[in-house]
Amino acid sequence: MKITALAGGIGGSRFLLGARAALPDAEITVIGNTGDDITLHGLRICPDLDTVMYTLGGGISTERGWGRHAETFTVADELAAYGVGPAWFGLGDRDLATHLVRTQMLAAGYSLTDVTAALCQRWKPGLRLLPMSDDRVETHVVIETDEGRRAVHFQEWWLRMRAATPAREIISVGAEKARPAPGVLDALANADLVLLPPSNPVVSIGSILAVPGLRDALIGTPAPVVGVSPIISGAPVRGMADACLRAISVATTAGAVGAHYGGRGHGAAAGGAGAGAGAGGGILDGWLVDTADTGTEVPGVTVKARPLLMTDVEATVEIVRAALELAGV
Ligand code: FO1
Repeated sequence: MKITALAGGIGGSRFLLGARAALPDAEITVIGNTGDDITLHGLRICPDLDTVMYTLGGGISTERGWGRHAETFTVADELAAYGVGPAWFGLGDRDLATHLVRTQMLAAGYSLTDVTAALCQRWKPGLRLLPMSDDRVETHVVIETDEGRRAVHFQEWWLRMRAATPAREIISVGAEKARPAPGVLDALANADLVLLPPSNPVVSIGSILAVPGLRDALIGTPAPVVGVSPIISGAPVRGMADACLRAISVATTAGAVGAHYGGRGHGAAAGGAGAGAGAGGGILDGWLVDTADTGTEVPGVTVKARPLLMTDVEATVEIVRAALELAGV
């Protein structure tokens, strides 16, 4: 079975651990968000790609959910001693090696796809990890300040401001010129199942959908498309997705996020045989919500309620199985 999943960072990675465990023989392709990417100290950093790679490769810091296991921050401390920031982005010593290799390969002319494949040769995540695009797309956030409106990089808004300053607008800078990375459209067109893990619907899933061609590829795939709500009882399970949803005037509820993704209009999720592809204009056939949100309805989407907390891999395996059942595969 060929499964394609769109994924951001921590929530997406946890979900993928369950998908890989539930379907050890499946060919899983992950289309990873690169909108969080940032250049610091001359190094290109890809937080969501690295989080998927480290989590599935066994190198992740499980207490942080990002960065490396058994990490030290000696270089970061030395940079701080020189008064060189930003202090709000924790750069670990082991993690730095990943950024050095990536930056060196990009400078040598390799694409982000090639770099990601090379880094995954070490980590062996047990799935294919593709960047959404090899072109630079960065999420920036427009905020109001005393001096008027200005844009800050998503990471500064997320980490230094803790998303506490309201986002007037969230922009995928460069998206309009970006092309899907090699293999991305094919992975959506030829999947047996497309999954939307409980990643941030705006800055992770939304950023991926901002790449021209990707939304249409989801609308048009013959595979069933099933998503998992990242919102339970009106709150994000982790992170600050509510601050992102407010920026696009979407309520922080499982139903509102499901409606935001929209139904493909195939009605029953089973098979989603591409009949009237795009009839609903949205991208979902099925939507899993937590039992706390039982009764949620989304036009044109088959909604199913079941416990959604990914407390451990076994719990996540059950969620993946429920998604398979909802998809009718
Ligand atoms: N998240 C934090 O909360 N604090 C950090 O200092 C931090 C550093 C960091 C470094 C490398 C990396 O790959 C991820 C890092 N993250 C950090 C997570 C990152 O900001 C988020 O994973 C996403 O970009 C938002 O989902």
